[in-house]
Amino acid sequence: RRFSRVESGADLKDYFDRGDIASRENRWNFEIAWEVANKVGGIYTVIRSKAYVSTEEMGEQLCLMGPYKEHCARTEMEEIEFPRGNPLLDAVNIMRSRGYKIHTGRWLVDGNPQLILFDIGSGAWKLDQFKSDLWEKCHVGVPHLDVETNDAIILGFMIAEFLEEFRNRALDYSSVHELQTPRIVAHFHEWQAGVGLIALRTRHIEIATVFTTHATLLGRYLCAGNTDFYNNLDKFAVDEEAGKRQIYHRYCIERAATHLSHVFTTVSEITGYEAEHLLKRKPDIITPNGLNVKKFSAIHEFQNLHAVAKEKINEFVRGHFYGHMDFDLDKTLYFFIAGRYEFGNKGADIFIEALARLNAMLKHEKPDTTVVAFLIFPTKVNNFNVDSLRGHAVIKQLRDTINNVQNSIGKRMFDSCVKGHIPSPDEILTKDDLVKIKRCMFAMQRDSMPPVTTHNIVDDWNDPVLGAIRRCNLFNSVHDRVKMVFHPEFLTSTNPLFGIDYEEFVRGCHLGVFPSYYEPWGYTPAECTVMGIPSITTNLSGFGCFMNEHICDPKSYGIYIVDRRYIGLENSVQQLSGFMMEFARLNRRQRIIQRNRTERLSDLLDWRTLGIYYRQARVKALQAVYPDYVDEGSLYSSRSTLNFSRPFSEPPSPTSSRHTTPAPSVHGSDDEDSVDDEKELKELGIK
Ligand code: G6P
Ligand code: 1S3
Repeated sequence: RRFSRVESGADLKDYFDRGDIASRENRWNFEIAWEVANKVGGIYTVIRSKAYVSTEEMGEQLCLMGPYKEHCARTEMEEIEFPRGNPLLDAVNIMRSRGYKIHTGRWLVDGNPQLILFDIGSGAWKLDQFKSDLWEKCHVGVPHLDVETNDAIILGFMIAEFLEEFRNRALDYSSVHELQTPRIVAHFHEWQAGVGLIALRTRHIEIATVFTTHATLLGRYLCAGNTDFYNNLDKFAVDEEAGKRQIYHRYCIERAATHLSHVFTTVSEITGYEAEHLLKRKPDIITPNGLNVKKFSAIHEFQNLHAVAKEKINEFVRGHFYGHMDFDLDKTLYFFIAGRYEFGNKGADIFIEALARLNAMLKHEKPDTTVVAFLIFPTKVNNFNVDSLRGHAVIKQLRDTINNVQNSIGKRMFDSCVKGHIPSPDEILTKDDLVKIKRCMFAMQRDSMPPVTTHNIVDDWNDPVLGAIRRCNLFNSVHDRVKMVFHPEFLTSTNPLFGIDYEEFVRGCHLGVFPSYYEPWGYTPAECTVMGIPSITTNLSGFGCFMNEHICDPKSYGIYIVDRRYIGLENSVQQLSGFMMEFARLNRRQRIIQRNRTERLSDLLDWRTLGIYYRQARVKALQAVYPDYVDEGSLYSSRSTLNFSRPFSEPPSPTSSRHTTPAPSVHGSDDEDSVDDEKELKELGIK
């Protein structure tokens, strides 16, 4: 399967002309998710980053719907009423007249899509009625105390009611204004939004439905429990397993939405395979996740940004490792793992194990290189730890003192030179200055080793990351070549230790390491890729499989794929430590070339390329409900294809510096990539 793409943003915009075709066809698209303007996890990124291409295609015929979560909506949503003479406004007003609170407006993100957010509390009085409806139609009973599912039910029924009203109003409009019959698609994401789909279908409302699952409930639970998941997928007694985990009712909702949808999609082939066994339906279409890729006008801007962001991480490292800065920051590499704190699912277990082996290898083979490994997983904390804060304070004090001394030296030299006298060394750096500097340096002494964590973790003795670090003896001693920093909180620019947000942090690192066991897609390595940062992923993650399918030699593009599928755990750990060591052997020049190659892959992950699968899903659903529907935009999907062959030049060699002249091509043609690399290096001013 190859991916089609539109050549540029302008192209796409001209083609769809912000919803022109959709409005001519009286075609509407509603996208429903718990995470619309409500940041919880990966689905937020999907909906938000896709908003730009979706509005290019659908314009005002698109509406995103979800729960109204004040803390997020207040900063992300501009509240506006729909204009008069619009069926959206009529449907909203009908709902309001029934006592539901509904917020409408626009999401302040690229594309500026229309939003309708439902206040769950305002529908709570009907919960019993909704529940009995669900029971009568589907025999799904939901325990009273499961608040999350109760909320999903309220949202689902409110949305179904709204869509029914909207359809009636849109039908009236079409007969008054002699428009085509309205064709409506409602696209629901994940089980929390699934109740809306179930309600629409069981009430037989003529709306085309798409259901996308981003993970399966059972899959996530089974994997977290140390199960040999992929080898037993066809053997699980699904009802029993769901029952044992007390998620049977949620599982029923997920499965009902899956089967009732006109079109069912998953975010990757591997999750499709999982769904086939656990939800008992094979996806009709795979809808891989993209990103809203923004290209810089200067090709190498992202390289400069790396250097700037890395300097900010250097500053953090100086503070954290104060008194133990016995390593050279110029020969230090920053690796990181980040995500939802699912220790085994996200591969933190094998990462720490592989770091211990990397530590041994570096000591033996490259003792002048240091790797600082950051683990960013939010968990319960009691605030920053004092040692961590102290380190940053003493480093700041040293920097301020040196700045003051530097200023007074400059002033003294200037005054002296004006008088025609060149100052002696003693006059330049006075005893007083030396005392001030020494005092700061003495304050930097510490008896303990630099901490492995930046915060005080609640119940730290049972924390899985800390447990693994203890077991592997990675305590940041002077002899360790791998240093550990566990930051148990997501990064924001207001963070007093780093002072940078997550995006800048990623840019400043050298390698993202995501050796997940359970990862339906995996945005973290995708985000690295579009920023030109190499990453390690696995052949059990949707992203890893996708890259394998579209790139001939992913490693040469900075995408290392660990095998967690066909080999045993020990072998996977060895492969992972081997990849990290291979990366550590690259010199700066090789890293720069590799970053350039990684960044070139971003077109593959752009929604402009991948949005087409969402389109296909919608068209298929429309044709299921309106068999006469002809897709005017079908030409768009057959424009050009995107695939990455192996770079012709030799991949960055682990042991030697690269050739500066084009290496002979294995394909017998000119070594274009190598020439490119040379050109890029020249532009960067690197000889
Ligand atoms: C970018 C910058 C270079 C800098 C390099 C450091 O490419 O443009 O000026 O030397 O990053 O790379 P490194 O892999 O050592 O962080
Ligand atoms: C899920 O979020 P997660 O990190 O719990 O959905 C994401 C968006 O589709 C996906 O990237 C990720 O793999 C899933 O696991």
